[in-house]
Amino acid sequence: MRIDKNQLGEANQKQIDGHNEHFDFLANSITKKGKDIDAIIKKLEDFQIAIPSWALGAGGTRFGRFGFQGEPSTLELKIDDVGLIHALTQSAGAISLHIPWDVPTDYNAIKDLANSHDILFDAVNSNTFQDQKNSKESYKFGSLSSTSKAAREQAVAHNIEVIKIGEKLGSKSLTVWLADGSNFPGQSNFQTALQNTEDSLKEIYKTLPEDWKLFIEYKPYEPNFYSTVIQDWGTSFMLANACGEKAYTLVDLGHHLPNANIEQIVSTLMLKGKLGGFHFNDSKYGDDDLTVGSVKPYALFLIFNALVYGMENNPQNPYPAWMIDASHNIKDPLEDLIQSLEAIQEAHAKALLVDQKLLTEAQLNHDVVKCQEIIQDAYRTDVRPLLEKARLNQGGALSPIKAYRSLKVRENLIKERGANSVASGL
Ligand code: RM4
Ligand code: MN
Ligand code: MN
Repeated sequence: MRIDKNQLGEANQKQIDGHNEHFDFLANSITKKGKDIDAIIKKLEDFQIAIPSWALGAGGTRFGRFGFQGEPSTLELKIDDVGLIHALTQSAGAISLHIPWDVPTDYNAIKDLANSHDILFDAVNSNTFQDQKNSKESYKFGSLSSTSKAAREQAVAHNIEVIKIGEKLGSKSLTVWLADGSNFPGQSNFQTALQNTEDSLKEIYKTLPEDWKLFIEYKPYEPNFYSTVIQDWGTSFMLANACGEKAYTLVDLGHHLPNANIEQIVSTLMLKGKLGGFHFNDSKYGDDDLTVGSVKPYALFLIFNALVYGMENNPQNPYPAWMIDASHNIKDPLEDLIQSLEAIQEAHAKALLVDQKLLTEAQLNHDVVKCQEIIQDAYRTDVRPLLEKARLNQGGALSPIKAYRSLKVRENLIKERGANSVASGL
């Protein structure tokens, strides 16, 4: 199924009066505050978020998986799904592949297909957290950090292979997330594990093409529950520095211990020019991979406030790669992703409304109350008409979820693919 702009035009027409009314009211009040409304909308239009190839089917937990009908069973169908989301939201213009879950067979055909949906290939992700069929060495006791030289070499070779696959697709970055760690005190030597990881990453880094970046993701626990080799941003930052200027830290919102100040982490990394990539999701307890903005929307806004500040004030930091890293156990994955995209753009738009000049003044005057007023004035603004306008300008849907339902997208996918098709990957 494909959605064409005429279909959306009809659905939009029914809602246009309500939109215009809300937009005019908001635009007027924002303009009065001295903000450039067109510049804000342009920033929203330009903000594109990659969809991971492993999030288009039902995710499941270690206790079970409740499949979703009409799941995309091939890479081609996954790209079609991202195409549907992008047509509706105009903010999902990229896909991020996990290898070997999604290895293309015909590269030209895959590139043409993505191109026809206006979709780019974002970071490629390596996988050394599972043993692959027929692989010689096991990662049960680690991959890049393993005490076994053969296992380390196999893991390094896999990452180099992933870079080669990414090159054929036009990707420009490799994301490494390591499950390596230990389950019990005394099981592993922390120093050896870290040193091995650094050496392995340097081997991979050596083969990185000139215009590529290496993203090093961190996570405090899970699947190992006593220690993780790259447990926090500091460890990732240190490893990125050890590798070189093309290596960066990747922040995944779910990869922090409770109450971590993620906006401060983001600020530190951007000041040092080392925030390379960003994975969005939401959580209540751990790496829950829930819909972005569903649990802690204010925290997301504060993080965006730091990101927007960094994008405006830190030329030393490259433009970060944005991706949703969520898992969908009980919602339609496509609807869930649409909700995440909306929440991301909402937090982004609110952060763009923060009056940075006034805030700096209030900070310098130690006017703590005013600082909070400025931040919360932006947060309390209902910015949804701005998001609608950005989508409308690009030919998307005024209300993506409503359009998804009225066009009966899932029903059509089930008809085309059958009720039992299962997505490959996690
Ligand atoms: C990890 C991590 C990675 C993702 C895998 C599937 O927890 O977030 O980014 O590649 O899950
Ligand atoms: Mn992640
Ligand atoms: Mn994760």
